[in-house]
Amino acid sequence: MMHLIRATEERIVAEYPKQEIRCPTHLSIGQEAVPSVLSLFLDKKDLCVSTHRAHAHYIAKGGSLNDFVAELYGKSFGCSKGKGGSMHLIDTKAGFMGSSAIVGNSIPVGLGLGYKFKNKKTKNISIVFLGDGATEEGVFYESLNFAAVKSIPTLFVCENNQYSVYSSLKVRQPDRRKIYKLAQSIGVKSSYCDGNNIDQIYKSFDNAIKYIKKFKKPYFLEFSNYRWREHCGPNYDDDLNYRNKKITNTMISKDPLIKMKNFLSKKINGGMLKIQRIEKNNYVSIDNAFTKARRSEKNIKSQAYKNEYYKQI
Ligand SMILES: Cc1ncc(C[n+]2csc(CCOP(=O)(O)OP(=O)(O)O)c2C)c(N)n1
Ligand SMILES: [Mg+2]
Repeated sequence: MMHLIRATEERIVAEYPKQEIRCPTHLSIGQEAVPSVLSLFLDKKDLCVSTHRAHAHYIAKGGSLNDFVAELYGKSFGCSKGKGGSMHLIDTKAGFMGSSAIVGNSIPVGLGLGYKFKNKKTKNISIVFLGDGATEEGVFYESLNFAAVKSIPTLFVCENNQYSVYSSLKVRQPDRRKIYKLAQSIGVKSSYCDGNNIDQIYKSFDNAIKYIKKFKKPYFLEFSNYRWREHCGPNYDDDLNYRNKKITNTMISKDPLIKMKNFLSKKINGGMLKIQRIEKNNYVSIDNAFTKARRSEKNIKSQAYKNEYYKQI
């Protein structure tokens, strides 16, 4: 899963300069581990919402790769009919209920989905992906409070990459504040985890999801991670000096995807061959998705105002 996400986004990086993809894209390269591990715990009926940086979440939840890539190209068979672009992904069949460009505004939507599970007494959970920047929006506090008071089976997955565009946490929040402790002080059980450590990520999700299912209460998980590339777009932007290039290089050198590959190739008999087979299959799927999307007809103007709102959930 980590490789599928990485390779898909690297293909976006390669295609973007051709200017056929015209929507802004926020890449998750370097942040694949958390959603990939989470995918091991979810089934289709668990419902997920996400943010402007949604590619990894959508793919990990099982969203259609073909429909995603077509969406990037603004084609009518894209998952949002080619009108939403990279930040507005949806695949209800896979339980990926939407992502949004407005920071923080998918949080209460994900909570509502969890509220439905509570009222219908089903075992499923909802998952809300959010960035560190979203914890600075009012709706974050309202939602956590509501989740705590109403005991809603929602898993909040906060990916703390330390930045909101070019602003580091240091200039946005008080020194030494721990976001996960903030959630705890509102009444939502929480914990923190290194978002590049696969074993720890696995244990954290295992623990949090067991808690949600056993006690029918929300859980907040904060993961540290790091986006390797610019906030929005395919390039690197450390030349802008808003963050330390050395830290970026250190984070890249700790790539969990490479670590996992090395680990598995030693641990499993014929490991390297199996990994190569998986990677080859991924490349074939990605190639098919891009070829199909690029070849398909362009969206037509007369359809521009059709299906503007989704009526059915
Ligand atoms: C309500 C709102 N305010 C500001 C923006 C502009 N904006 C887009 S992405 C972003 C950064 C959000 O940071 P974070 O939640 O940490 O996510 P990351 O980009 O780091 O994944 C901002 C401020 C927006 N889209 N919506
Ligand atoms: Mg951030």
